[in-house]
Amino acid sequence: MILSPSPSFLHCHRTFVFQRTFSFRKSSLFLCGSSNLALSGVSLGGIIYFFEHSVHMARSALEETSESGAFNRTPSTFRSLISRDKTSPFPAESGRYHLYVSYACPWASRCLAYLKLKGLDNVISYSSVKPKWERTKETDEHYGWVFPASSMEEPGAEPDKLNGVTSIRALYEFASPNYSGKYTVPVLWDKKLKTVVNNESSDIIRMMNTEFNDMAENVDLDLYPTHLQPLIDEVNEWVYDGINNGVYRCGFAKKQEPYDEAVTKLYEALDKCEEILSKQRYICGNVLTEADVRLFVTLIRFDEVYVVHFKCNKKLIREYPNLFNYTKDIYQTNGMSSTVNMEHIKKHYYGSHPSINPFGIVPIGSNIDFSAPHDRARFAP
Ligand SMILES: N[C@@H](CCC(=O)N[C@@H](CS)C(=O)NCC(=O)O)C(=O)O
Repeated sequence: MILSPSPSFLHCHRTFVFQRTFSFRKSSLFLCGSSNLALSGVSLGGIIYFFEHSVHMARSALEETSESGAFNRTPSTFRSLISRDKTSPFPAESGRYHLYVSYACPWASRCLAYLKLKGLDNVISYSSVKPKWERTKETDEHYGWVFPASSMEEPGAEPDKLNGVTSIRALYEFASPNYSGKYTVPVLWDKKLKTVVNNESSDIIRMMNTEFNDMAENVDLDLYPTHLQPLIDEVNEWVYDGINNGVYRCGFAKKQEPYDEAVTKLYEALDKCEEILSKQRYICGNVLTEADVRLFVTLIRFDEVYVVHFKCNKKLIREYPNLFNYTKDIYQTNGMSSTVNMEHIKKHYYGSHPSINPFGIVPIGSNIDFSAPHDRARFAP
């Protein structure tokens, strides 16, 4: 389901409340298991609907595990594009758009990385939510991204000055009252039409790469150059499958087999990266591309979080000489270090997934210094 943004006030609020209550019951069933069905008060039609639509109706990553025990990520729903064409519904304009992120989220961090690399800080405003998921409404049990009440509450996180809402969920509901998917970050928000333009990081980074070039400080930086596009697309595919999404498939697996499958694929992909990076500075050659940004956001979280929290402990990134130095190299690239807030990253993962870490204890390590020297300059540009 792809949603077109529409002003919220045009929709019927009562229909929306009913739908949300209904979908919440379906979500609770999913978490409770079939033995509780009789107690739920949901009709047979509702139960059948629930089983047929359980993945599509997921409202949090914690609900995206199928019957087989494997984690299946739900596709993003808002896919409008900002264009340099001034007549388009979402034209590139300085000051018009806002990027809502969580510093903890690797997908949102891709977008923040682009904002810094392209020099779009003064063109697209941005803010981060609090790292740990909290209850988003008093009337149901959904946990998700929330804004702090003041900028003193959680360093790095800021209250929502644009819409005055308390959660990312409220933004989605404002933009589309019939929305029944996950309330994810990143959210690219249109301040003028007061709606979500796009919530898919892979679209957002492509727009940032080209559509704001009239306003960007680093116009000449092209992270998706035409001659490298087939290679970037190919690398993105196996890196997403094995690594970016692969770590989640390890962590959210609820049975041994899907975990084994995911972890095997993960380390095959990491070994492949190590091999490639022993011969060239970046993953698609000797220039930084989109594929590096997409790979980096997972690598930087790996030893601190995924090794422990998602059971990716066959080998650490710092045990791979090329991958480790490559991670430091990208971290030290213009503006990138400001997109990494390890405190938010650790607080989020260890604190927001009670089914994986019930007591929310944050492990002590590994406190890697990514600003330490690296050896990647040995490759010619
Ligand atoms: N396909 C999306 C994925 C975004 C995503 O899954 N974000 C996570 C945070 S890392 C989220 O907001 N999850 C909220 C939830 O599961 O409730 C993208 O790449 O932009």
